[in-house]
Amino acid sequence: MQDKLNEIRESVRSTLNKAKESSHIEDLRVHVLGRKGELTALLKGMGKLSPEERPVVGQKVNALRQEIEGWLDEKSRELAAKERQARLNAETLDISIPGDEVKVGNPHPLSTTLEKIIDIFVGMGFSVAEGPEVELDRYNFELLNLPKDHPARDAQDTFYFNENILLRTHTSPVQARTMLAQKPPIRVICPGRVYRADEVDATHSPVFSQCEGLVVDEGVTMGDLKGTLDTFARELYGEGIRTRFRPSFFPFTEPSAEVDVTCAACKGEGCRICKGTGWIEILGAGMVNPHVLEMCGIDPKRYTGFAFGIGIERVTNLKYNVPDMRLLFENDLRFLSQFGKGRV
Ligand code: 2U9
Repeated sequence: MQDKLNEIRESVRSTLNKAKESSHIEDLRVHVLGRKGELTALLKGMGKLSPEERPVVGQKVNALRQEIEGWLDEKSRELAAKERQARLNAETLDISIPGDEVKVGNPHPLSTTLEKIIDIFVGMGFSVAEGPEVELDRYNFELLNLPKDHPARDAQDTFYFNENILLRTHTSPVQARTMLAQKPPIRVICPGRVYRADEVDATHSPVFSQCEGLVVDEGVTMGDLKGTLDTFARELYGEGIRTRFRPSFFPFTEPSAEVDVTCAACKGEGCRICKGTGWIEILGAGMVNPHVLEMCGIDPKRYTGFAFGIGIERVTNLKYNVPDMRLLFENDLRFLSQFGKGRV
């Protein structure tokens, strides 16, 4: 019996010395002390001993059991501590490594231009009005003096949902709605997206943006229009910029004008950008056609008004020297990121 106990004792010691993982200790615990373990088998076999031998052997077996439990616990703690340390070493966080750069992006150049335009007009006392992009024929065309089958509709072909519902071709219907809802004095700008059935090329897109403006009051003259647009051009491009009005035609304004500003690139000297003229066309304008005022519920005998329309893409591309409108819509970061820090 003593030999068997010594044998178990030595076997446990040598296994413990070789143990590398805490799971091995648990295997050993089961193998020796478990229900079917070697030591447990010895205790179970005690029934065969004489009554005198039993307490002596029982005591020895229990003493060995306690001794082995002590070793197992100690070795188990030792290995668990080693394993924990190894895990901590493997998981080390090196806070000296520089972090990933956070890309914050930058406003789209169209947004920058529009914000600047809005700032300038708000500074002159205008408020901002918005309206639906899906419009009724009545607001988009009829009230603007473009009755059905009017030839000027050809230049503003658009996308129709049915005979009366369409994608707006300009933001003018927002002004028509404003006049129907408000009494003069009116001073609004109407920025927004507009649609035309145009083929895509360097200067055309079926979706683009405008900022139109409208002033209606007693005694509003062409002089007010010129003064307003002069101020706008100087604030947008800088002192020394002048405007030039050339006669034009729009069904909603009479008289109408196309408005040029001094070429900012050559200060009016004449260069490649202005094709040698010293002038760049940036917008259209005119005195609101009295018939339009009347259709929108405003007495044309008492009130006069002026209106203007600015193409945001054109102003943006002139400002940043962008040669093709498509660049504004392709969302290529190599292009857009150039409008980041410093350029905005
Ligand atoms: C009402 C009355 C009159 C708005 C106007 C223009 C002239 C004009 C173009 C600029 C570039 C369109 O985007 S563009 O191609 N616009 O030339 N727009 S006057 O006149 C109005 C608007 C509303 C009730």
